[in-house]
Amino acid sequence: PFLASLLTHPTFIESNCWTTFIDDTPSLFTLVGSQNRAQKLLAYLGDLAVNGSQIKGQIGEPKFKGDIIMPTLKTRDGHTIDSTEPNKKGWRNIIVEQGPAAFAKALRKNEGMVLMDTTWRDAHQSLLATRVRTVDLLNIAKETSYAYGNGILECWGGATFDVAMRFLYEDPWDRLRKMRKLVPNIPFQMLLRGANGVAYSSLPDNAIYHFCEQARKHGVDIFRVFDALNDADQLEVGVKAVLKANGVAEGTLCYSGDMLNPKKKYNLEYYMDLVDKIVKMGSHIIGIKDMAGVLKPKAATQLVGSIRQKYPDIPIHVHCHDSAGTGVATYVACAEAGADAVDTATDSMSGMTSQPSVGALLASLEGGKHDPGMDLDQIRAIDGYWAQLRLLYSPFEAGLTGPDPEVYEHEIPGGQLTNLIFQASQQGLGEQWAQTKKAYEQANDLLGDIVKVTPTSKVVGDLAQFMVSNNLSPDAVVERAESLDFPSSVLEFFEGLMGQPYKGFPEPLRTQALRGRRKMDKRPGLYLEPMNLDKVRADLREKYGHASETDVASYAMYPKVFEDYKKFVAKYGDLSVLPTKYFLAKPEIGEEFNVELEKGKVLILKLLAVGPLSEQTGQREVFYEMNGEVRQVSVDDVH
Ligand code: 3PY
Ligand code: ZN
Repeated sequence: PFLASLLTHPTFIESNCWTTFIDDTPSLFTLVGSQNRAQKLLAYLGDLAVNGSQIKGQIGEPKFKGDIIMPTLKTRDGHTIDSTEPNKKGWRNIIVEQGPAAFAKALRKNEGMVLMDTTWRDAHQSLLATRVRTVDLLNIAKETSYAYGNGILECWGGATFDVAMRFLYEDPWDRLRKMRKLVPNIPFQMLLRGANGVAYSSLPDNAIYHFCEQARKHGVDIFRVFDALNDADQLEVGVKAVLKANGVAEGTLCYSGDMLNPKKKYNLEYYMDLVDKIVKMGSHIIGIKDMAGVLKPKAATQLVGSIRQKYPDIPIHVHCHDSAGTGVATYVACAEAGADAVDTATDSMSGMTSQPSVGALLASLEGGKHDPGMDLDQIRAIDGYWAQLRLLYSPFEAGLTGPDPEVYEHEIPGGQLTNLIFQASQQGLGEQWAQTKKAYEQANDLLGDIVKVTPTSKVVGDLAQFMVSNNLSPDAVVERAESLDFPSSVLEFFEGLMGQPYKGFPEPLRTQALRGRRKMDKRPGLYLEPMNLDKVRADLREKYGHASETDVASYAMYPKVFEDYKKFVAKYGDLSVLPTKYFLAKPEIGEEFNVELEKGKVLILKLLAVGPLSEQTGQREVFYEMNGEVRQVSVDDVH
């Protein structure tokens, strides 16, 4: 078909100049490009039909595979909102027109509570193993621009960056750009792990600056910056990089333990000291991150109240998980103590290890001076969409059945709690789960009762699993430290690659475990050589023929994951356009479906048959109808 289009193209017939013809006639290459893409897509669909889904963490098929019913939004006086174009009104206009400082000022001045919806990031990270795909965010984006028009959206960073490439075979930057286009009015917030960027240990400072510059350029407005050990030096790297990129900096303290209990390590004085540093760094907003959901209402009253009193002009933004079921009570306490913004998730993606439910909080604040003034009918209409999506992503559910107030003891962060329950349930839950929780507490004590959130929560989790699988008591770990093969995350933590813990490392455990490996006693960025980004760019260009600045940033953060992602795309193409139900499971024989490869280029597909196994090749032939023509792919049967 390429040759036929070429030879019959009028410009070709009239012209005898190859090069201008090629330059002036991109449609030809689009044709070849999309045929190539179609063939790669068929390779993926064929593989899925023969071998089932290979997506890591997927158990079984979606519970719901019907057509998603889209919501219709109405104004308060009953008029249907035309959402063919996104809403243009929202907080982001202040950031765009007047800058980050003006936004912070307006947020502080705002009468009601501002809600940040986390459905697009933390909620699915905490409930569905971060597996929600770009297409499902984009499909509800314009409607969301209306329903959450006076809110903030958390939609990027944290684990989504890594998981997008590693398990969903998507470019996280592409997601960001596309979301931005469809939601121009709502500030986008991302989660940045301070000097660790969105990775699991520290990067050279210049890579963090480069990353923030790209994130800002492609659509992030507000950066929640935390450090997993509340190490102010590590945190400052992130905050400074955000300020340089002209983003809104939300320097954040991670709340750990129980400051109401005088026996615990982290008390109000500790937190206030950290807040002073966060303010000094130039943060526009003070963030409080309760990653495990252990901030009790009374503690919230004291913490938020003390910050409010000391810093009357700086907005306070609180983030909780609802693991114990106390999230809404905590948020009400925060509102009364002077917080300006809190994080909720759409009802059907809320609760337990996720954020508290938006509907529950709206009901709790209704009619008072902190009422966020959202339109409940619109919020519910959006939730109708997510209720269906939750069932579509059911293969990634961890099987949580209720709140876990034991979180006050084990302090496992929301996302990790889901992961660990999932792993334990694969092994029959019961005894295994009780052991894991206990070992987590013991591992935390061995490491010196550290703040636990990515990446330090992984260190504690890895040590806990190491203890369970090797049947080690805490005493045995201490006694045999010099000969045990500790998990690499534990060694990295001991080296100082995640920063310095409050009150230092546990000794002699650290020295014995490291056995001569390096020890950093200041922030790692002071030891690491700057990353040679010019070389990264040049190498990627040589390898792939092209490398965008965001490719450079992805590679800098996750070199191996990026390269594996590129390999996958070379084989199967960009699958982000494939509807989720056909990404996760094969269609029925004869079921027709559409895939829009790019605007206006729609493939109409139908699975016709899966052939018998060939003894000689170990392959099966899969037959698809594509835009009326029968196409065939040979697939290795891996069973
Ligand atoms: C992350 O770092 O991904 C987190 O969500 C921490 O809470
Ligand atoms: Zn969180």
